[in-house]
Amino acid sequence: MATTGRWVLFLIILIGTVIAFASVSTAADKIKIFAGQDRSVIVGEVTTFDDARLVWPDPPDPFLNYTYSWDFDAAIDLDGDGIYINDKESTGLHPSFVFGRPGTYGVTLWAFDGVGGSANDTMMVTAIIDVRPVASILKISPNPAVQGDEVLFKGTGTDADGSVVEYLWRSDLNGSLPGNDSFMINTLKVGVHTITLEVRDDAGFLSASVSARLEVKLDHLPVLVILMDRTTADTATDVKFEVMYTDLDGDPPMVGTLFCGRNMVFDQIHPHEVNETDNDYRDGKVYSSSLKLKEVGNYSFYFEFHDFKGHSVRTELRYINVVKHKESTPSLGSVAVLATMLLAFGVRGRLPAGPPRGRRR
Ligand SMILES: [Ca+2]
Ligand SMILES: [Ca+2]
Ligand SMILES: [Ca+2]
Ligand SMILES: [Ca+2]
Repeated sequence: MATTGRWVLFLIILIGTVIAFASVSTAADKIKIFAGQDRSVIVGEVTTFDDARLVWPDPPDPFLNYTYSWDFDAAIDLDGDGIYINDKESTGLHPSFVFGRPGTYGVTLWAFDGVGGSANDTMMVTAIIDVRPVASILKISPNPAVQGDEVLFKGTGTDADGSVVEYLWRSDLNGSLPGNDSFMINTLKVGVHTITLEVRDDAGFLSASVSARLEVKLDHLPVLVILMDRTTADTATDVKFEVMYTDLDGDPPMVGTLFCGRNMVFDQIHPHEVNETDNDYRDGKVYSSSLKLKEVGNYSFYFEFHDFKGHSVRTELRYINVVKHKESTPSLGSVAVLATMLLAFGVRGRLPAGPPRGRRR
């Protein structure tokens, strides 16, 4: 009996301990607050504590009414209650405040859940006398641009009481753009970009953001059209291979190649411009090569062109059947002329007569 009694007592103590720990941890987890990142602010400027948040519960308990209170100076006990971090200088989760004098301030945020739970968190704010830098966008060119174009960005930053140490360019479509006061980029997405620039000064303060609009249009792929329709040739013929390259944006080809050969083994030939003074690729430009196909058989060929933006285009495969060149024989015309001449000179009678029919055997 005594043993059983001790066991029961032990169990009661154990359960009590577990419950006690559970309730302690529940109390500790009841509410948790984050005042914000430590920061530097400018004396006399409005500062908003916009990164303060309730850490726990997450999400906030919908049945509770949370309230917040801020103390902006841990060195002063404003309400004289002997506690230096509980002066109710503002309410709400994201208040604004102006620090009137330079210095380092302990800023404390208090949170209350309305049912007896509370928590606080303190951040450090350094208030500095400084003039903010000023950013401006000078140039974005070309604008509108075509996808793949190198676009030049030019900006400037000034700081009345220091220097500009960083340029922060951003596109709402591409995200942050790498670059200093000026840079080139050719990987901008198609669409209408809002470009923003902020600059940072040597004291770490950002300028106001300035913005500009940039339109990047879709790049048209080049188009290749074979201009010839020859399907046969002989081994002595010069075969003229012709193709027209067109790019609606006016992009020139970087390299153009005619692939021509038999049994899918191709020679590569770079055709020349038919008109060297034509630099408008929007309405097409003709390229040509003349080749002798010296072997008898079936040739196949196609053209492939690359533009400066990394696009390549290729025509369909075409065929030319090459036959052996025949040595020239007198034409009917020249035979007729010869016959007329012979007649004119009366040679007919003197032509060797054929063997008499009677003696044919
Ligand atoms: Ca106080
Ligand atoms: Ca205080
Ligand atoms: Ca400054
Ligand atoms: Ca193009």
